[in-house]
Amino acid sequence: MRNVLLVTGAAGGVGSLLRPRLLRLGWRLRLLDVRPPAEPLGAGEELILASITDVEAMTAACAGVDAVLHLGGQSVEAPVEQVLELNMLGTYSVLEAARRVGVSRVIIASSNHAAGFHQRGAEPVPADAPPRPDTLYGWSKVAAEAVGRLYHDRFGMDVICLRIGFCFETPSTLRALALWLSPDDGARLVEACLTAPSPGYRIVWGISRNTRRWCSLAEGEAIGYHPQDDAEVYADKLIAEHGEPDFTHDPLLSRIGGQWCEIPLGVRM
Ligand code: 15L
Repeated sequence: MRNVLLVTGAAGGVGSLLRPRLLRLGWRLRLLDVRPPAEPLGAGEELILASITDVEAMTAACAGVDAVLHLGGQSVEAPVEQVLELNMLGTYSVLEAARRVGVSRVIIASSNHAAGFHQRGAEPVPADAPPRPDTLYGWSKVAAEAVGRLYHDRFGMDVICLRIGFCFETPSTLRALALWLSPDDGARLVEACLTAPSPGYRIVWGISRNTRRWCSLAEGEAIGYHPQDDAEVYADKLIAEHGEPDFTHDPLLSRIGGQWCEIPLGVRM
């Protein structure tokens, strides 16, 4: 039996996709969310109902775990107060709770929207490309990466931030042909983050080995993440529905954040 992993936001989309896969890899899961997950708990899972913004509750939840996978918070654009509370205060609270009880490894779900205004160029965009948030949500993910850096520099914690592309069962848009993270690769990525020896502070793209990708896999490979899936197997169907994508000239496809670069700020999606 492997060690215990605390998963925040366990009832959300990515949490639900990763749970069975992490269980199969042998992790015991302490699930945390403000609501129970739709899927019943399996063997090796326990549930804590709490908010990530409650640092005392988070400290209790972190006691006895080996690492934290922080998926919780606001997952799309929303009013600024909500983004500040759930993502900025929430990520601080998770890191502070982990530090208090000596949990030395935290994996943070950042997002492609922390770097959404980067444009496709000749070279793949590195995982630690400077922040260029496309929304208030993206800004909160930049802040999450920064507070992760703070906890690494101050306390020596291993903190890995995942700039996740599009993590759903299948890619459903042309943009996702470049940015899809298959659920199986998502689990491979988390496994690599959990088992890499002394990773320190890292930022890694959370994408699959997509033929049309233009974000770098090198940083992930450096910690042992070797994705196996490719959104290309869905390309014919998506192109038949939406037409041939132009990742070089189409303004909605040539920036990482896609249409998120143009949506109104602070408006719930
Ligand atoms: C994200 O960061 C969101 O959490 C997710 O819901 C997707 O919409 C994804 O980005 C995206 O870029 O499409």
